[in-house]
Amino acid sequence: MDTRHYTTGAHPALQTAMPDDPLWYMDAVIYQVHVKAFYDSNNDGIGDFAGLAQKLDYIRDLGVNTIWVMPFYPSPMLDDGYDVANYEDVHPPYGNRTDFKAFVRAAHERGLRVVTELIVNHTSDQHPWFQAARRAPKGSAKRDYYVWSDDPKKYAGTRVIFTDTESSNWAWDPVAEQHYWHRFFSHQPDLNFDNPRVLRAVLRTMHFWLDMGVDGFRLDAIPYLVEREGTSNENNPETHDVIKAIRADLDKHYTGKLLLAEANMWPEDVSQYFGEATSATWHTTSR
Ligand SMILES: [Ca+2]
Ligand SMILES: [Ca+2]
Repeated sequence: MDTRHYTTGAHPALQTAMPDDPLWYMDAVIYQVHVKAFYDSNNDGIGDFAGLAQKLDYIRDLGVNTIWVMPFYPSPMLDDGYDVANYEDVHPPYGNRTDFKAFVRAAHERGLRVVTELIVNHTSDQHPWFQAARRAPKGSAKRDYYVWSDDPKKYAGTRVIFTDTESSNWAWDPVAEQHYWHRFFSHQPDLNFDNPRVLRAVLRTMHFWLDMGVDGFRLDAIPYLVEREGTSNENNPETHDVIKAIRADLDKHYTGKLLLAEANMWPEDVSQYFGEATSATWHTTSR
């Protein structure tokens, strides 16, 4: 197929601002993109934001109006980028923040909205917060960015999700001399939402990307935020409280932005994520 016309600039008729519709997500047609696998602009074998920006006419011509970009943050890539080592930058092989901004601008010029990932249940163990936490004094606010225990039998009622690679939700850290909690891989320590600094840091990151023009977020692994003894540590009421705080902050500072939950749960549990009319949390959910 001759695709030359796809690589030219935006059609003049489409160089208009996006429709000012705060409910745009109700009938959005979302196209999921992994930057590394989409289009490589400099022929180094890895897709990048400059390449993705070049192909926006093609994406628009598919009939979609929203692009969901999978994780593109600096990462050791042990979990395909879901192991984030820096929440506010771009994985260097994909480009830099200037490239990302240019991509968002070019998408908006074509009437395409951009949804990115907010991965806040856990970070990479290479994240500076974890490296600081394991060296900080036990019980300090810095240590408590993550979930620690002297006793690896704590939260015994919690299933191990990745049973093919993990035998426990706890891993021993020889620097901290404590066990840290991880619902997924042992290289992905869980953040501690009982520490109010963690939620504040998450909200700062959310603002960082929204202020760069992002139209919303898919929030990864959202049922697992808060741990409580005697529970399955899934869909805990305290987790819903954190989600409501995120949504309230979004509504206070922005309009027309989307929160999409990865709530891979039974339907009766998923329904809670939509909240009630007076305490809305999610706009929609994905599995
Ligand atoms: Ca490249
Ligand atoms: Ca958690």
